[in-house]
Amino acid sequence: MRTIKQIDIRSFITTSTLPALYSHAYDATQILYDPELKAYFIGCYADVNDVLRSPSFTTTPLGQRAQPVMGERVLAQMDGFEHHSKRKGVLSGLTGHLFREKYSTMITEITESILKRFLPAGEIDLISEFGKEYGVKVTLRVLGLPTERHEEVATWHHGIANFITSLDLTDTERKFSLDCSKRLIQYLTPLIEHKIQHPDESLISAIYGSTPPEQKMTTAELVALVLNILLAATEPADKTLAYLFKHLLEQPELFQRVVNDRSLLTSAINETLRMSSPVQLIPRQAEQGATLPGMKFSSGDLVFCMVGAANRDPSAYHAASEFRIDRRVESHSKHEKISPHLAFGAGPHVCVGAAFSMMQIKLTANLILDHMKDLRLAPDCSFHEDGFYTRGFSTLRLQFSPSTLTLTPSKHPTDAYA
Ligand code: 2IO
Repeated sequence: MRTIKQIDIRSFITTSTLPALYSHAYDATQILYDPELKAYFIGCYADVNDVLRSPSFTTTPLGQRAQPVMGERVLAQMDGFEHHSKRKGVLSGLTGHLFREKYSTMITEITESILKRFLPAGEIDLISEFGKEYGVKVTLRVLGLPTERHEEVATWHHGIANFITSLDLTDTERKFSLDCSKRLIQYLTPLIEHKIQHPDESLISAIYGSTPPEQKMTTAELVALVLNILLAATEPADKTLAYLFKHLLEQPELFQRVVNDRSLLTSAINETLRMSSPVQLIPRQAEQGATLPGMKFSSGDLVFCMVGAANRDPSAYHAASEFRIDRRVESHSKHEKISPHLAFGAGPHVCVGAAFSMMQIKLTANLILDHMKDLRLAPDCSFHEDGFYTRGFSTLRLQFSPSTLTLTPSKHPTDAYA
């Protein structure tokens, strides 16, 4: 039997480092419980992997955490045929050769149009000057929506994301989030209605068109799915990019290897997702009979999977706290099994945008490397990180040799795993 160890998760996040919190979770003789939040926190790789794949742990918590700001259920709340067919609809719009071509042109355009403004200065904040605008614009364009009002959309997105990811929402914050949600839904609804009436080449039309006439989504359902994609694609994008460059630039030799051999970017991004998971928590509800080895849950228990912790569990990874892009190669040569990182989740609700996001981050990283020569961390660069549900730098200042924009020098592969 495991003992229950009471812990104040929030005090831990503000007064200590995440690895210090993680280390409590790796003790497989106990299980962490936060009495204030009335939630279990599990961080062992094997446990997290089990919970995410087990039908005894459901996505019910999203009914309170997401639905109020989404207006309707998100993809992760669905199951059975409905889940299968909507997932397929989203996936079909995000993958395939033609879509990759279309999206890569658009991602290149957006990336270069923002980078262009900073190239002559030789300095950029990858979060505040690049990432925020980049994330929102790419997602809007993927959905087939206009980008003119990207600043307002970013504000609304921020309010909604705060509702979904907060562990202690104040009344004022709750009001602000609900207001952001109302405004974003008001803005999106006519645009989405137009796509229902006049289908085009967009992801929204692909999703709406993917279900047979007798099972058409209501406008509110389609709006919620669009909001779901907007949130899930925007929130982790700038965070992942910033972590990637921080990890690479901290090891100049490794950075040079990647500059010279861009095929290494895929492992570098995967190692970034493992070491610094932009989504740290995934909530589940225990149902009747839900167990983990040595632990019986009661039905209705709230369980947070600490995917960021699991991804650094020393029983799943050698030298778990080292950034090593050669893990896969090394373990293959030793005939060892490699634990896939859980940054995209696992099981039936594993991230539907995983392949697309890999393509997106890889392409953008390639463009940054093309345009910014002699890239380095600014000498006074702060590595302050914010958030525990989703986590990222509040700022990341980079320096490079000043230049002006020359057109995309080389065409980069758009295959997610190329
Ligand atoms: C949007 C935390 C940004 C998802 C969520 C309500 C559902 C789901 C996730 C990720 C990332 C978000 N949950 N994506 O954890 O779609």
